[in-house]
Amino acid sequence: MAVQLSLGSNVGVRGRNLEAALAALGQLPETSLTRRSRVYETEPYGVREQPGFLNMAVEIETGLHPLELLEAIKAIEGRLGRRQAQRWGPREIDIDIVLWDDLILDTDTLTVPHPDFRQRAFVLIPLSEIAPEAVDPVTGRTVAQLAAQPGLQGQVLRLDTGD
Ligand code: A4P
Ligand code: MG
Repeated sequence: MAVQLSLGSNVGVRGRNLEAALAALGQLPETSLTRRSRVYETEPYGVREQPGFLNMAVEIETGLHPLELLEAIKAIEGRLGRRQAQRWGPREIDIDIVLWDDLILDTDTLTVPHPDFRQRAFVLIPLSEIAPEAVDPVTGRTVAQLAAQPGLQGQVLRLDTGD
């Protein structure tokens, strides 16, 4: 299954945190990394008084089930130093499952598609680089269409390299 993920970091050496997360995702069982976007410097969304983020999007192919992937993601976040933190607050690494083919899922621990991704420039702009034709099964709109909406939240700036 092709699954699109959003990665963000705003604590520590942010570019290194993203690379470490990519390496860890690529080593999960039955999983390979198939596409990665460039890295974007983005302004904090939600809690605004916090350091700027680096964000990127990746696509994986995985045989894991959604809740298995979520558990694996939480373990990677923990290994890379993420402590229980404030909602929307600073973090070494945050990995969100954005889209999972045409799956619609709403459980206590996992909601797919990610509930807030349609408004977020820091998710949609990187994602539109690697999966513009992916369809949001809730609205029927493509990632390219969602990314082109006026009024997306948050400024994004493409970086040539991470930091
Ligand atoms: N969860 C439910 N659905 C999902 C999903 N699709 N993917 C649950 C991942 N997790 C999902 O998430 C809390 C719980 O959500 C998880 O335990 C999981 O069971 P979390 O990552 O531990 O907490 P959080 O990230 O603080 O909360 P939340 O609501 O996920 O925040 P967001 O939406 O991830 O926002 N600004 C910029 N510029 N860039 C950013 O990357 N990120 C955030 C965090 C805020 N502002 C940002 C950025
Ligand atoms: Mg999150």
